[in-house]
Amino acid sequence: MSYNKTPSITAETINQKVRIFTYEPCGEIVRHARRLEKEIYENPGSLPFQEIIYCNLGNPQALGQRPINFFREVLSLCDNPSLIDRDEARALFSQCALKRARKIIESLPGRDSGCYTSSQGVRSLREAVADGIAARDGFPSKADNIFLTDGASSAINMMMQILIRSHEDGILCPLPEYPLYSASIVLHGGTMVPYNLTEDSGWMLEIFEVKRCLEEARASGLTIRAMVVINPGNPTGQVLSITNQEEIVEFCRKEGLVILADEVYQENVYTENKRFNSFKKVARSLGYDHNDLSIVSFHSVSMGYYGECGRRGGYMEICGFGDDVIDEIYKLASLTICPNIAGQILISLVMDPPKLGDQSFEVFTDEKEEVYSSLLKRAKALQKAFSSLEGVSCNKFEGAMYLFPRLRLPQAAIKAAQLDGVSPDVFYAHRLLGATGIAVVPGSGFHPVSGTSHIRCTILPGVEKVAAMVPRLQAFHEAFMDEFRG
Ligand code: DCS
Repeated sequence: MSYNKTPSITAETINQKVRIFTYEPCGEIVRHARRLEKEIYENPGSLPFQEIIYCNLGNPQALGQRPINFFREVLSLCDNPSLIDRDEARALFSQCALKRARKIIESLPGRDSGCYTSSQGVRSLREAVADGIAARDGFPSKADNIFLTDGASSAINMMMQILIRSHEDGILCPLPEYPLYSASIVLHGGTMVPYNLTEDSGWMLEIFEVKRCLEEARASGLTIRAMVVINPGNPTGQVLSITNQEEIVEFCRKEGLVILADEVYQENVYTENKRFNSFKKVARSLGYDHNDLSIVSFHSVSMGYYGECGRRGGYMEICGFGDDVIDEIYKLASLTICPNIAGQILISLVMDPPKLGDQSFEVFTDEKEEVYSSLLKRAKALQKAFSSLEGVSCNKFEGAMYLFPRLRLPQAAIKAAQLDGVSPDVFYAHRLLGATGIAVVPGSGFHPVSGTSHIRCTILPGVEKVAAMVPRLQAFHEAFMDEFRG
């Protein structure tokens, strides 16, 4: 008897949708960085730098940001409930953390943080999230409409799974985009319908451009289900004006599109003259309720002043869907049984932090302010550094956690990139990494208008790291330009 020994599973025979998408923030640049890290470990002193500075991800704590004490106090008490009633606990933990942890533990099944919970998330934690949303927006929010999730990523994937029926279903997405969107749309078998943000006007979202894309897509036979808006923007860092948001709300209402509002950077707004407004608040302020418009808002514990990205916490608030749809979303969520508990607890704390009058309030506020003022300092230093480079212009930084400078490279550099079989931004980013140890994401990973080159660099490295990065960046760029000036 003979049988075929060649493995039947190869990269050619797996689901080809997995092979099509790219996710550059964790892509080739990271593989390159890991190779260099190994080299530093095996042959110390062989490279002109001693460490890699990972500016490819918005990963605050990996780059030195300290977690907020109150959040960690509550988490540790929830994981060790027997500590709560011990005498030492009163010396080690704040009264509010003890009180909050006690309340949370009471609401957990079996009063333990190691249990499965409701697939939608623990009810009392969802109530805390809903109350936080209501306090933020000035409009009611219901725990029944909240799903707690393992970060915003899993919520976004879930909504794509719900909305996309076939490749004839299109989802409007901004370009440049956060590449989870194109990846998720491909994986779920839909069609991404891109609309361009306008770089020259500070990455504004122009509604006539969205309309043009919608009409073109409809004319080609697609059914457009939803419009993704990322506000504040990643990688583009802009904060939408309220008038712009009103236009988007009117547009989506008229066209019958769900707004998929990616609001994960809602607590990362740095400009004096703009503030974050949720799409739900804008819609309700215009007088539209759940019968007029469907909105799904995504939020996360990964960003803001908390930066607890490894905890994988988040929520989505679903407005304007019938109970029958909510039931199906619940069923989908139940396939992973439940979101992780630390993430559930954290998102409840993010939406219901210590208040004025609470014992922890002052320390909490100081910690939060320290993160913001330091972030702003680092953003300004990096923005100034990028802007000072020949042929580089840096976007105005209003929100989120990244700079997205545009590169205008010499023809000879573009040719050299071509010879290497890569785009100019990829060529530049790998050269930068090889010379300085600074890992940034080539802008093409976010699919900007073709023919333009950018890099995305997070503002998160600590103050001293930024101070060390700036001269290295400048020296590298000068040498690069000299080499290719011709
Ligand atoms: N939406 C946007 C716009 C994001 O930037 C991210 C993460 C997510 C959703 C998903 O976040 P969580 O799943 O952690 O909640 N952005 C990554 C990035 O671009 N760099 O680092 C994180």
